[in-house]
Parts: sequence; structure tokens; C-alpha cells
Amino acid sequence: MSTLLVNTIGVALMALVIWWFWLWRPRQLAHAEGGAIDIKVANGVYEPDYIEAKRGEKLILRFHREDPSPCAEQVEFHGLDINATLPVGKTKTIELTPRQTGLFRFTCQMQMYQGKLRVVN
Ligand SMILES: [Cu+2]
Repeated sequence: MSTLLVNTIGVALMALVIWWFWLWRPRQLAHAEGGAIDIKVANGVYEPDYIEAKRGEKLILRFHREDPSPCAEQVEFHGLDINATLPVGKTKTIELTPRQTGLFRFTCQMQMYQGKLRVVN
């Protein structure tokens, strides 16, 4: 591979990293401060789709699935080994206590629905 190509790929990767960690802003941010967070599942988006939580503190997420399509049926928290089936028109409560900090994605089984959970100290 030419040096130019390698450099171009390197710059592109750095741009991606910068975008991902610094420039990307969630559509809606919800802070877990002792209370439960209500998440609407409709029209292909979680609302809110970005949740901030503290490490070691219990997080209560209440999913309200309005979308009847099978796509929205499951929610999976990647890296946290949590998944659940969401009944249509009912509330599904997921409780978790994150033990490590980081950015964790939560998605439906096909990863059309996308959300992020950020765990901080
Ligand atoms: Cu899906």
C-alpha cells in the first residue's frame, strides 16, 4: 500500500474517532438521577435514545413500545448481557446496575432501533 493511502485511511479513522467521541450529539439526552427513565419505542427510534447513568447506581428503564412491528420486539444492551422482549402497548421495566463505565449501545434485534447508554463515575 502506498504511504498516501495509509495516511488517508489514518486521517479518516481519526476523524471518525473525533466525531464519535466529541462531535456526536444525541437527539435527546436523559439523565438517570435516582428516578426511572421512560423510553418510548415508536417510528424506528427510542425516545430518548441517549441515557447517562452512574456506575454502581441502579438504573430503572421503562420501555413503552408503541411500534407493533416485529422489529421493535426485542431490546438488547450490547456489552451488558441484557435483553428483553417488549410487549406492545405495555410497559416493560428493565433494572440494571452498571458495574463498568463506558458507552453501551442498546438496539433491537436487527439493530434498526439504536440507543446509547453512557455510564460515568
Ligand atoms: Cu429491529
